[in-house]
Amino acid sequence: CGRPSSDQPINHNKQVTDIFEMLEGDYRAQKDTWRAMGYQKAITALKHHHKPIESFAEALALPNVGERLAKKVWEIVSTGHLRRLDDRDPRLKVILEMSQVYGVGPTTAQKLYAKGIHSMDQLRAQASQLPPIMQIGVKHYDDLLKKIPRAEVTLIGTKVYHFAKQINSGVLVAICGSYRRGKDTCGDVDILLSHPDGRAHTDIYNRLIPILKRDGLLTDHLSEGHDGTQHKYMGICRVTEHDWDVFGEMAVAAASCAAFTATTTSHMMPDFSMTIGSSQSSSSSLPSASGTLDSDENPPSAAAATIAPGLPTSALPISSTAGRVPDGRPVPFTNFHRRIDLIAVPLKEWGTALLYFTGSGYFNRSMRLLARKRHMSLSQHSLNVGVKRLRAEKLTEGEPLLTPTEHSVFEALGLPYLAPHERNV
Ligand code: DCP
Ligand code: MG
Ligand code: MN
Repeated sequence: CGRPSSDQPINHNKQVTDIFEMLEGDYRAQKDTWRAMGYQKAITALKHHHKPIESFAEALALPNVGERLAKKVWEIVSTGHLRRLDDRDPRLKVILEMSQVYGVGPTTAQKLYAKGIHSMDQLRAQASQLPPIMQIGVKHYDDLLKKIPRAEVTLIGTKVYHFAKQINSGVLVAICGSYRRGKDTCGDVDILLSHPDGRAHTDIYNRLIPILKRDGLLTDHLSEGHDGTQHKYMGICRVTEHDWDVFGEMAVAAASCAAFTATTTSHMMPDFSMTIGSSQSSSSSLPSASGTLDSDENPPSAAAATIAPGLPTSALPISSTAGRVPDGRPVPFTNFHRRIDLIAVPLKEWGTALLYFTGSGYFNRSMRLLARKRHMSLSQHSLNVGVKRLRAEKLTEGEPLLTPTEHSVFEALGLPYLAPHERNV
């Protein structure tokens, strides 16, 4: 219907719609248009529902979902699968399995099946003929389906921070996404980078990626690109047992002071004096990004580096033992491959970028719609005022407001501030 894709609702029932899309495609292939249409309408209703389905009654109350389909919805929600796919129709089970590969959607999975790939083993065997991103998806299929424990996200963030501050000690690093919203496990690692001078973030980004590749933290490259002034890297990363030894304690310290969550407690520019690790001497035993330290321009100073602009006084529901097992040691070593997104932004975009990258996606959409009602326009780059629209189409871009913090964005929109853990809608 011509709406911009950024306004597509977030699908809270993907587990169900993935399976339903499979069935819809299957009925279409069998020329059973009537049944296919039934599924298509139910999929639309499920995708537009504002939250995950939590009961049979809730499924039944959806438009175009009758008792028969509501039963299937509830079976998937409550058991995690549909027996019909598991037992009676191995073909659909395989297509569903293949559609869970990173880079492969339901449509591609159907096509692969039609081309004669009838099992995950066959897909693995033919991986070399797939596009590069799907090859990576196949290679790390099992790992990428696993959720990431919070402590491991902290460890990865700590490592990124460690190398970034060797490039320039003034760097700002914040772990965003579901981590910042306080979740115990995350789908991926989302890291925002910036620099107080408003420019050096580009330099950090350009130098950081090769350093992280050389270190071995980044194992596979998915994509890299610009969005105006923002630079985004998407890839796969993995920590080693050695990383737990070297950075584990540092990560525990970071998690327990909630610094990574970049919580600002005032309307002022954040306090940049927060440091991680107790002293400089402890960092001498840490690996160095060989030859990349600008010791002249950026003398290493305990006070200069900051893990994130924020104060550790947050009301976030992060326990002081986050990152530890009950006896106080860092959590046990795991080294699965994980999805990682790194975004580097100029400081003037920090407030809106932090807000965007923290999400949730549904929360972001509500904020953008609210901005629109106020004749403003909110993006990861800025909050603009004086935007003129003709229906959905923007006639003028308006003027960006100065929004150095998330607080300032909420204030400009006339909203009470919501802490990250209150944005889990
Ligand atoms: N985002 C968005 N719209 C999108 C994709 C992302 O607004 N289409 C924003 C909101 C997300 C944030 O970026 O919270 C990070 O994206 P992720 O896909 O990593 O989502 P989360 O971190 O929220 O969840 P997960 O634990 O699954 O990674
Ligand atoms: Mg994420
Ligand atoms: Mn992400």
